[in-house]
Amino acid sequence: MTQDDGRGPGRTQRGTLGIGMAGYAFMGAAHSQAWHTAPRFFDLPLQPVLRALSGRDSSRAAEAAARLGWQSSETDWHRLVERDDIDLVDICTPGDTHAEIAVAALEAGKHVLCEKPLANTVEEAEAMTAAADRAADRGVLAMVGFTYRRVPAIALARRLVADGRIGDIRHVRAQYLQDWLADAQAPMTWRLQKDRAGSGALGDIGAHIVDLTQHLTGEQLTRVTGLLETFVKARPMAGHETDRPAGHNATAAVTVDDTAAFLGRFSGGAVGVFEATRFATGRKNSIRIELNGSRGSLAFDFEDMNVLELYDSDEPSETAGFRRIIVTDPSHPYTGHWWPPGHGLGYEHGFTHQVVDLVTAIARGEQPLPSFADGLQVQRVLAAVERSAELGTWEATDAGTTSGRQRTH
Ligand code: SOE
Repeated sequence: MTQDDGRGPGRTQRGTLGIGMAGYAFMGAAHSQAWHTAPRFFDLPLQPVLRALSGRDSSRAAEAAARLGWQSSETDWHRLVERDDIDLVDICTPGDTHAEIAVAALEAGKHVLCEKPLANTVEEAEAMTAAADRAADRGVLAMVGFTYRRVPAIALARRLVADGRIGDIRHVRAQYLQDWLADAQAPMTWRLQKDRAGSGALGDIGAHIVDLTQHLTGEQLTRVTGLLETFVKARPMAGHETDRPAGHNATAAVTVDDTAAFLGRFSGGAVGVFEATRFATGRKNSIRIELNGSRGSLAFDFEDMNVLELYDSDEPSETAGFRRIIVTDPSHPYTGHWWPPGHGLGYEHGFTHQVVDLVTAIARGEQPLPSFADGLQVQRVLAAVERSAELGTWEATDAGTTSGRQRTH
């Protein structure tokens, strides 16, 4: 951490954390707002300084840096790893570059925040976790960006489950429903190309519900069986994605799944039912999770993200029922730093909370969660679902076989 606060004279001299960010699209924008916002609403032990973002096109990277509030731009991510004024590399690029950037940054002594899913393959995730393990021995720390853990209602649910409020968990029901690809004419994107994204709905949004349900239950998925389907096999190339002018009816093959449906067994005995799709017409970004336990249930839907529903079996039958907890009270996780009760938070707040917890962990020299080992476990579940879909079998996830020191959960 450099000593100047990066914001000129007259400011309290306190530790700073120079940030370099690779990529500047949707996730780059969400991360940028989080780096700016976190120190304004939380008392951070280190002050993030947004040194540089990188992108291959120099003019577009420079425009993004100006728009998103970065001090400079680079056209090569290696510069983020090399610069002495950068202490942490934030990876917001497609999955095919996560491993090379993360390993290089960790080996150069830079902390790493890597967007989900951790990697495109288990092998890449294993190499990243091993690099994070080695780096941790030198006080260099890594986190994978499963931000929905930090939605206050989810954080409250985790607290209630850990306190035994719903007893032993028997059912885990999780759906991640989007519809932005339901139109067959929606153009080709890197998210539909296996070599860039690793998988389709399974890795992009299925990874979230795998991580969330393991986090909420404190259990790991040990065996899965499932299916994958690609409804639309080819899509029109957007104008900028082909060397021929738009209108030449250029199409490209979709090489990933459009939807994933799978069953899973959790290490503590719970049974899981999962669905991740971009064809749930009318559902824009609905993450629905319900846990049924021996003493009650919890239910959440991201489309109503400030609410957690609780069913308490101890409630007398006369007044029993799911009750809506409005998760905006100062007693709830994170919410006391924002608005008065009832005013609600949004999608971007999970990213801000992620920065708060990452910077705090770095200042304390503690492993931030979720760790790369958590990301590797998710990758193993995804790969097991893919094997199962191909072979029509139940597949083990090799849960719990991650070697080394990377804390999980
Ligand atoms: C997919 O459209 C997506 O952008 C995911 O990649 C993000 O992780 C999720 O937060 C929103 O939807």
